[in-house]
Amino acid sequence: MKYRILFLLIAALFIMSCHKGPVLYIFNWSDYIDPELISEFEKQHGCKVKYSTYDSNENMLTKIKSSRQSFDIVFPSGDHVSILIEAGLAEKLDMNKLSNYAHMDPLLLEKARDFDTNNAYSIPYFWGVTGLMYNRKYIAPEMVEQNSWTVIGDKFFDGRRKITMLDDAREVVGAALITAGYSVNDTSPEALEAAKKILDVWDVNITQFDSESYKNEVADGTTWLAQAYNGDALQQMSENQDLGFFLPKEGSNLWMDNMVILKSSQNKDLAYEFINFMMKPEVAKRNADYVQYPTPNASAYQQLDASEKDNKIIYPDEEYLEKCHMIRFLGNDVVKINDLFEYIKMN
Ligand code: N2P
Repeated sequence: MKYRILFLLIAALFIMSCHKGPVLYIFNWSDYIDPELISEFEKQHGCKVKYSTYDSNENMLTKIKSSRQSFDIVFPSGDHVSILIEAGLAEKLDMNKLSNYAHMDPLLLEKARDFDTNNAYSIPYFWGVTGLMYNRKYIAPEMVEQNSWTVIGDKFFDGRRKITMLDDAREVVGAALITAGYSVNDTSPEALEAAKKILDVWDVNITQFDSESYKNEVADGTTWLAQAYNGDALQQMSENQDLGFFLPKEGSNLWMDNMVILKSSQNKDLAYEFINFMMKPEVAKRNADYVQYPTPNASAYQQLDASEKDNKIIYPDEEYLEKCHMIRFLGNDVVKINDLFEYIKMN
């Protein structure tokens, strides 16, 4: 037995010492990349990608600030790109190293200037909207037909505790602000008071705030209705006919997630290679096919099947997008939204 353990130990050390290539540390949202693309990149560059995931911007930020391991690339949403820039954590990009940048959609780059003034620190990865995913086995069609965020507070759910919302202050408070007729970026006392009233009603029916396990729990019936990112919902729906998703008529939160190289990155050249690889039209297209989020890569978009381009859950029409609000960087005012979210979570 002793010899067996010794043998295994020596074999493990041998395998570890054989791998001398560079290592790229990537920290991304979960279920947000085609894993085959990672293997292809590793082969092409003779490197190893150490890929870890997170389920919220806040967790990503806490981890990169506290972890001894420095990550090379992270994928913050727009408001968190600004936070990383302000905190001096983001590397200013050398666009000469990103030959595929020309494939990015100029209109979306313009929108990205809202959080990264000169598009100097971040490259859009995917964008999306948030809505409600449900399981037909448990929810009557009339509930879905309301097509409204207010279904979260419906009496039907009384005492059933079958609803989850995302563990994301901006998303949860944002949905309530929109329902009350305000922008998701409004932190005025009236707007927050109105959002609080709505959240107090919803909270009675909410079992947990979660951005990860809800994906399987709506499928297995633990949860009947969940606030969900559009692509995550579509990934689940493609495996289960009982699942559906709608974008509430009041409008929704709109976000863009982005690739950012951290200043502390130990392998910036490889990080540039990875970002440039992800911007290649055929790679960005395959990635979009896999994750089912809307791509900000114009050349990749052109290559998509009509069924994807016409899918209103992936690419909502202009009329709907006009009712959506990009989650913006609010500086210190975000504390007011975070406090309201904490209050609801504690209740
Ligand atoms: C991917 C989550 C999308 C991130 N699983 C929402 N900003």
